[in-house]
Amino acid sequence: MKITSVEAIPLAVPYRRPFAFASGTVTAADHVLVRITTDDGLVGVGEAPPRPYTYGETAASIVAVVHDLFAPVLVGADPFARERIRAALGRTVANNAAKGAVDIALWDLVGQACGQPVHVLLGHAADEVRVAHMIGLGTPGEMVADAAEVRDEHGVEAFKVKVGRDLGVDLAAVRALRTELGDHVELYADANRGWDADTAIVAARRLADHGVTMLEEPNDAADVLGRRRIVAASPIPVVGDESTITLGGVARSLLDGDSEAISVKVARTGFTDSAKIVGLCEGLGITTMIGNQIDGMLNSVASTALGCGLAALARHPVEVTNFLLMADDVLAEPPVITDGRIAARQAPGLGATIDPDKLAHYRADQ
Ligand code: MUC
Ligand code: MG
Repeated sequence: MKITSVEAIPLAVPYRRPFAFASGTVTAADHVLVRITTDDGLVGVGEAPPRPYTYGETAASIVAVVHDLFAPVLVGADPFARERIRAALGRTVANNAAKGAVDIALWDLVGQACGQPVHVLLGHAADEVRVAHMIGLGTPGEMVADAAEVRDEHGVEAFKVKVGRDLGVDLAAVRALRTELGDHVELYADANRGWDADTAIVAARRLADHGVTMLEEPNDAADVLGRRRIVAASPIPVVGDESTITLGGVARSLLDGDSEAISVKVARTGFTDSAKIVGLCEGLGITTMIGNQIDGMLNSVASTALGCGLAALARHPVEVTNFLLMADDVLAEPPVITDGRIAARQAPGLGATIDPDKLAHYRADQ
């Protein structure tokens, strides 16, 4: 099997409402659909969400790097040779979401060629996983309403709450969420580097008092000694996300004592490097969990496959609800979350069919 064409199609899908966090706000899904076709007619797909505040990529840069640098490597290659392709793409530094989308599309192709779903190829740890919902910044009332809607409509009982602004406002939101959701609900927090070390240390103690179980990216990890002071003082584990975006970056963060658990995102490390990160962490006794890159439906399907594929990830709720904020998307069948769980698709590959009419409607390049 040989790859015959690689497309990078920019999309523009409206959101029902914006999603805000300490390092940015997303108001529309300007994601890039990567579509790889082979000589036997298979089509694999992956999704690259541009996140300039994390990876420095834009939709235009993702389209350019896929067309100009990755397509010449991919066309003529065998999709099964994912390690060789990984090494060749690795000659271009960074461009994490562009590389992630290509890797997702390659696994989609391999699964289709083998007649097996991706979660089965990865190891088939589970058929379904628990879901976590990420609550964006807002007033305490808005954040409670968001959490209650997802709990009531989808049965979700695990929530990642965005923090990282004025600590009084953040704590008011967390208090309100705990009151509304009850003590049995899992709450963890993500500051997206919004605090300095001293604020983060106070915050970690106060959040722990409200039963918050983990704190993601409390400060900028480039503040090296500040981050280590937080890790030493925090009663809850500090989770690496945007400071741990590559296999080597995860290793360095753990060795330096910057993180005690790792958020794994299929959007930036695909299946191949996500599995390597999970293996590294598993051997070290470090918890990994699936985070959300404010993914659309396609990468939510991919995240579910990853979570159901690997046992270490299947143990923790998977963040897959952000697509609910989008007014629509290009998948023919949206993901379904019921009783707080999401099931892996049973069709070969990702089992994600692109609706041609929706693609024509939402593509931003025609
Ligand atoms: C997260 O966990 O930080 C927000 C920005 C981004 O790149 O990812 C999200 C979610
Ligand atoms: Mg995060």
